[in-house]
Amino acid sequence: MSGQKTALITGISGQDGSYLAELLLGKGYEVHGIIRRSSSINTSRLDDIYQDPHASHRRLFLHYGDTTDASMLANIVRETQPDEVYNLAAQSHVKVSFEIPDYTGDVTGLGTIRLLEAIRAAGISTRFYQASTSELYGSTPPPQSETTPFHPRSPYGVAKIYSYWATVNYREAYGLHASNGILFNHESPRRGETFVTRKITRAVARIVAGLQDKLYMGNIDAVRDWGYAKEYVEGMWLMAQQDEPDDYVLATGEGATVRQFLEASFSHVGLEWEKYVEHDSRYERPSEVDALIGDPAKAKEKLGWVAKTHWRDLAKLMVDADRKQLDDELSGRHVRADRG
Ligand code: NAP
Ligand code: F7E
Repeated sequence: MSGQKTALITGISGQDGSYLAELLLGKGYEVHGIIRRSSSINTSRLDDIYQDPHASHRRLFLHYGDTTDASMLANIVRETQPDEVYNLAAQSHVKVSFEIPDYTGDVTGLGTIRLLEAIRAAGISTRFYQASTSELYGSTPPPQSETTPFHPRSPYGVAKIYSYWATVNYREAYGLHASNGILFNHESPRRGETFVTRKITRAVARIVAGLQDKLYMGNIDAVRDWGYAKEYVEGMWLMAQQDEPDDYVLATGEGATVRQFLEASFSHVGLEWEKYVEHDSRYERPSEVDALIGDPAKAKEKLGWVAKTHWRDLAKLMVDADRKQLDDELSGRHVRADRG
């Protein structure tokens, strides 16, 4: 029998899923990922690791599915018998969750129970990672650690708290090796374009190129602890390698306002952000999370994990990547979306 491990990733086409798939393939895993059927291509973040279905010795396998489809989840877990399951699928946009709360609860909350039940039904011994979030803390002031009380402030946060406790419950009730990664905001050139960092860095690139002259923003006083997604997926993997399952905060430990991120991004290309940014209340939330700054001490001590890239360097690397992507597009060179 080979020592090769098998992993199943829900949400493999997302920012984190694509980085995690790359990491696991690099470690020699066979990787199975669940993707949604879409009328347009939704696997662009996987272009660099895509393997032709006809190729021999293939190690990346994509399966159609949805976290709302329990029978599909049961079938895929039974068929792939994964050593590790990473549950990253979610309707992950906080503002959008106020507009589609029922759907968000179904996908982001109940989807986790469906997957946990699929694991139980398959009768396999697997390790389970749940993509929990700093949004659980909501209005509880920073610094936030594993022992800080939760007070979510959105349908997204409420759905994620269900998944957090489902993960703890299956650990306690069934002895499942199930861990929560309570991840603070993490970004990259692959970040979805409507999250605040990418919205800013993409706008900077377009303003420099003369394609845009205004950027409309919501609450720029909000404080976030932004790290680099590529580093955070390593932390996910480390949690699954521990002898005992547990819950861990991953964060940089440094906070900044959206205003500061604007300043860092625009000044990187020699522009003053105040000349381009205007307020638009449509980007505000019915209830805001004012400040999230994580305390990653436990992850450092137990996992040996530390965030290397903090928000200023992140802003620069994302602006550079967006400028390069736009240059390539404008010069007609073939690029996939969200390279980086
Ligand atoms: P993302 O880019 O929005 O990716 C979400 C993934 O979930 C995508 O692959 C998406 O597929 C998939 N998905 C959405 N609805 C689904 C459904 N009904 N069935 C199956 N798959 C579905 O999110 P991310 O930034 O990579 O985050 C990964 C996970 O960590 C999410 O659970 C998120 O809530 C959580 N999280 C993120 C952060 C952060 O700062 N990035 C922090 C803490 C926790 P499509 O590509 O087809 O849309
Ligand atoms: O907003 C403010 C906004 O949408 C950050 C998700 O990955 O991280 C993410 O959730 C802040 C908020 O991320 C705009 O009000 C101002 O205070 O980039 P965001 P988020 O809501 O923190 C957590 C950890 C997750 O788990 C989520 O899945 O920026 N803000 N103006 C704006 N935000 C957006 N999107 N657009 C604006 O125009």
